[in-house]
Amino acid sequence: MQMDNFKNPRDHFFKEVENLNHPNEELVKTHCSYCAMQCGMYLRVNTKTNKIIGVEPRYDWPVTLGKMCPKGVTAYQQVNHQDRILRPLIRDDQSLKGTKEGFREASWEEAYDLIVKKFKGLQENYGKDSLSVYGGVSMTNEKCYLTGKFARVGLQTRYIDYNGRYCMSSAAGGLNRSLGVDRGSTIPWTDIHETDCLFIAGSNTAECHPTSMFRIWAVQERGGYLIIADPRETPIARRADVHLDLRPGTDLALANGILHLLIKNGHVDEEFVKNHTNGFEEMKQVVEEFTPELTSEITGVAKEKIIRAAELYGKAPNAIVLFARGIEQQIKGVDNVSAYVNMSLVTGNIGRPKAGVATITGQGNGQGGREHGQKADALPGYRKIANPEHVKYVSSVWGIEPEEMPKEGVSAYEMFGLMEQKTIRGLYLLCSNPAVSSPNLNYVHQQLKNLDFMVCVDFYLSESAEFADVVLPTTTWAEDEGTTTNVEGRTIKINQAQKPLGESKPDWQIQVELSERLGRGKYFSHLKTARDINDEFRLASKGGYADYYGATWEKIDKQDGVFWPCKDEKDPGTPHMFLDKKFYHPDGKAKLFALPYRPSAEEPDQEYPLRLTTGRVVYHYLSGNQTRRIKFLRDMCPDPFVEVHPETAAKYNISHEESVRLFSRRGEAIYKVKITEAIRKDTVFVPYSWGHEQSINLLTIGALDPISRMPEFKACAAQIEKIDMKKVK
Ligand SMILES: Nc1nc2c(c(=O)[nH]1)N[C@H]1C(S)=C(S)[C@@H](COP(=O)(O)OP(=O)(O)OC[C@H]3O[C@@H](n4cnc5c(=O)[nH]c(N)nc54)[C@H](O)[C@@H]3O)O[C@H]1N2
Ligand SMILES: Nc1nc2c(c(=O)[nH]1)N[C@H]1C(S)=C(S)[C@@H](COP(=O)(O)OP(=O)(O)OC[C@H]3O[C@@H](n4cnc5c(=O)[nH]c(N)nc54)[C@H](O)[C@@H]3O)O[C@H]1N2
Ligand code: SF4
Ligand SMILES: [Mo]
Repeated sequence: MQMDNFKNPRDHFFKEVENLNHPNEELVKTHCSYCAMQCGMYLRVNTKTNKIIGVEPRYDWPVTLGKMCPKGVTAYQQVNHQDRILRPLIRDDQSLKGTKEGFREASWEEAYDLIVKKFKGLQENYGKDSLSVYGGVSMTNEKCYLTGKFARVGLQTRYIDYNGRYCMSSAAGGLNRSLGVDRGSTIPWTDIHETDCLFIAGSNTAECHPTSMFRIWAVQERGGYLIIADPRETPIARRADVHLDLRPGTDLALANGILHLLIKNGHVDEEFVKNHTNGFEEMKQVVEEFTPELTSEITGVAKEKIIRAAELYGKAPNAIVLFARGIEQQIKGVDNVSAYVNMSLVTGNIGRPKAGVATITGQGNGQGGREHGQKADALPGYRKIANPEHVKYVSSVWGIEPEEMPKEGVSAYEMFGLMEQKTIRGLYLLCSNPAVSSPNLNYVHQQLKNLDFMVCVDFYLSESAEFADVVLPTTTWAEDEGTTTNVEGRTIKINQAQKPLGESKPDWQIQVELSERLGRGKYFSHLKTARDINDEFRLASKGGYADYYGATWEKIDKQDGVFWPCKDEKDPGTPHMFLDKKFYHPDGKAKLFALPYRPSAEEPDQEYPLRLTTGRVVYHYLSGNQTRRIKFLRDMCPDPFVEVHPETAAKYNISHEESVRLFSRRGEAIYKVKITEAIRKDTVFVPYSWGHEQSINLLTIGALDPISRMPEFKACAAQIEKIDMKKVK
């Protein structure tokens, strides 16, 4: 177990919880279904009805010590919710596509028969690659792994990608490029409160990873410093020592400005740079022009703040840089990541405890789910389709010839482009709701409507399911077992607390049964339990960068999780990366990148003078398909809103709570105004967890980062208009 000097004041209470001893109740040890904090929890199960009835915190879980957020304490209400889909649904009336109407209940056999007939028909007429799979990482490692195999071996298509493309792909691209490997966090979370300076860029941590906050506040309580780079004064920025309130899309300039000062002020760790990095001189040349004056001009941040931030970070004996989607969901996402990693490398703040870098991974299994083959170019263990050796190994585990391995596909958003061209005609969608979460939604909805045949696997009828021909009911996280990998890179165990509701089936079982009916049973029929899949998955990852071979369920249980890489039985895993100062590039050195500043895809202009940025609120999760159904969360935050600065509001003559029209070149929506000084005058913010006409993604832009192919959710140009009430009936 991870050593941690955080004394939990309620340690005694934990023992009482275990002994709660409610009559007819059992506590099942597990983790929250939502974000990558994967907070430890117990599900309370009524042993008479075998139904989940509540939740208790797990004070003994070393990462979160019993803490949970409003989503976590109500997560259990998803399981037996009245909106659960309990039987397969088939749409007979095509004219109702794009609405909730027109479905009828069917048996699994009828649904399977229809899918097999349609999928086979499309492949016979248009080739194997006419089908596509779009996955998600709220699923366990076992399910994510099998989804990749299902696409490539079951359906034999090259087109698979997943919602992590909208989430973690820039972080992965930047970390791989700078450090040679993407173990999202180079340190365990239990190091955070022990560092001397915490620099957090583009993360609304208090709302999005709330149970990190006790460690983050503790940095300041112990005399350390907190620096936040965010256009908004988020709860964490409010208490920061320095709040760098930059214009959205200008992180490259900010990071270069800080690097400029670190070099100028002599805060470079010369020995570390010389022995463990490449590229310093080229980088130095680029940052030379980023004086505090120029940096301030581009970013809009006061010069004094930039100087103070560089001083605090540069002088700290140990410093950690954390970043999240604020810097990553841009067409410069990969560059932004490398730019912030540069800061850590030049100061030698990596490869030892209490110092390092981390992307704050988003989804529950956002780390594991990006390693094991749901990505268009990737195979299990963070292997690459482009590498013949990698293909050879994974083919041998799957029992196929290397030549049979489909080639690389395209990224999530680019799949819609192929649907438009009719290259892709069929879609198997699971664990994602792209009809809400994709950028440029008017376009995406059109492509979903144009598909010849679409299957959606979910436990609630999502906005995306409205476009499907067949909806298959799957289980919630609490009705199956398996592993996830949390924000730290620690793989943990999710346990089953209740049998599948109605006729719902776990995703893996559906894929096995479909593969059998598609004539591919010999590759899948041996997988009868989640445990069987875990065995095969660990073997498939063996020898890869993300090596889970030694991370058995027993070891996970015994050690409170296992950090990858974990090569064999004896290996306890790797909480701290690079302790030997060996990075994963062939020469063992990390790379510093020279990154000139460049503008966003769509800069504000006269017609669209405002910068629109989007993100989250504490009460809702992602597309909101799960949390909008939970009464408490809905009551706390029923609708989206647009944050506007008081001076901007005055300029447009709009008042608090007034409904306004917000529009961009791509779409429009109506929101209530929330006037707040916590946002820049040139920027507006809207949370994205709502569907249909409330979707902010009707306005966002489908511009992609050239490396990660991640859409620019965090910056586009928009305009606000007062609604003329005389025209509205
Ligand atoms: N409550 C809640 N928690 C969640 C989720 C959720 O939906 N709801 N989702 C989970 C998932 S999958 C993810 S990916 C994470 C996301 O976690 P975060 O990345 O923390 O969340 P966001 O709200 O998307 O964006 C973070 C911040 O980026 C800022 N920002 C916008 N533009 C810029 C910019 O150009 N530069 C900088 N430096 N900052 C910018 C925004 O103002 C915002 O405060 O949260 C996870 N946790
Ligand atoms: N404007 C804007 N757009 C964004 C973002 C942003 O910051 N701004 N953030 C992006 C990010 S970071 C992310 S991660 C994406 C997320 O976008 P999505 O992937 O669309 O979001 P979810 O709501 O998680 O969708 C998951 C769906 O799968 C279902 N589900 C949950 N668990 C399971 C399971 O185990 N199996 C199956 N089959 N179904 C399951 C849920 O009910 C839900 O309908 O959104 C992206 N879109
Ligand atoms: S912080 Fe994340 S994992 Fe923890 S309870 Fe909240 S949503 Fe769940
Ligand atoms: Mo995400």
